[in-house]
Amino acid sequence: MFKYNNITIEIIKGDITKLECDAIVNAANKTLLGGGGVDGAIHRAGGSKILEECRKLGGCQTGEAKITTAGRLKAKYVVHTVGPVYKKNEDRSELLYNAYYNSMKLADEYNAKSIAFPAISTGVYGYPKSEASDIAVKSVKDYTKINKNIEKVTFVLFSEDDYRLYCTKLENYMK
Ligand code: AR6
Repeated sequence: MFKYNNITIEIIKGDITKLECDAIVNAANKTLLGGGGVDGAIHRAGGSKILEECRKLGGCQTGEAKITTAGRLKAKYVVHTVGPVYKKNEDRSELLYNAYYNSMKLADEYNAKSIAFPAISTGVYGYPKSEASDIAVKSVKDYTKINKNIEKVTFVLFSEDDYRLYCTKLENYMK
């Protein structure tokens, strides 16, 4: 657990669909109509209500975020964001930064006190994990400057390696 500008930052290893918090973030694609990875897991666990709401949203641009309720999940909301597909010869870090920032902003507007993130873009979209975790932490830290309602941010990592990476990064950042 880390404290930064009154926000608690927590890192856990596990499945984001099981979390009890106000908002969980989905690493979706531009259609918002479902897919594999964490997106597939959220839609499977949350049920068809989420997809029904997603259909009305008209998709989502990379770096932007949209919100639905969370169906059968324990969370209140799912914030659907779209991270960039990694490209070696093109800097897409700002889009990944925006995906985190805009997800925080939208959850905050909905009075969420807690929000949980997966490691956006680091699966199918191929973003290198270390670089992606730096961007994630920077974005969340920057958001704390304008934050109104969020008290806790949880990074949910699916693998032991990812979990360790985030622990190391956060320890270094908070020094
Ligand atoms: N809980 C937490 N993290 C998870 C879970 C889970 N249940 N399942 C996977 N992860 P990815 P992307 C981790 O591929 O790279 C979809 O098809 C996973 O280990 O889900 O942003 C969308 O529709 C990885 O570290 O998302 C898009 O088309 C991280 O979540 C595309 O994939 C992100 O991996 C988005 O790709």
